[in-house]
Amino acid sequence: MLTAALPPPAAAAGGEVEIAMSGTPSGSDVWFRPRGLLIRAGQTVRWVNRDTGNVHTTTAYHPENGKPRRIPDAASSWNSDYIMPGKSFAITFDVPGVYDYFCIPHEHAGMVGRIIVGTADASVRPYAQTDAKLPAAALEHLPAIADILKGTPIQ
Ligand SMILES: [Cu+2]
Repeated sequence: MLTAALPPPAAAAGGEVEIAMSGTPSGSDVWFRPRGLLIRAGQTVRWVNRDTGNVHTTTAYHPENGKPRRIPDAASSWNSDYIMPGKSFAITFDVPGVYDYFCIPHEHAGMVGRIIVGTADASVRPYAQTDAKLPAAALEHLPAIADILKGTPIQ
């Protein structure tokens, strides 16, 4: 498949935004790019495995996935299961709020991401009461609300 340069997410008005799943060839470092993203309600996010040798998942922090809930109350949980290289998984976000998610095999390596739909209260650290249940590397890689709200995707 041709991998043409994608428009910056902000330019994809009402459209789909890509989050790449990738890492170093050895798998010693893995990531979602961007790991911090601001979208509008009704926008679709597509996670694409851009890695050539590693599988990844996009999985909501939610009791259905064996984790504390770190997505809005009214939002549905998701779990892509393993996404093979070159494959993707998409969700349309309708409920405003803060969404934290992770990659099942790489959560402990800090492969996590945060999406804000609409807006959020920058003075609050969302879901702080569940912080202690996350691996340190995961917590460390969740961008601050205020930084995401600036609008530039956080790599
Ligand atoms: Cu992964």
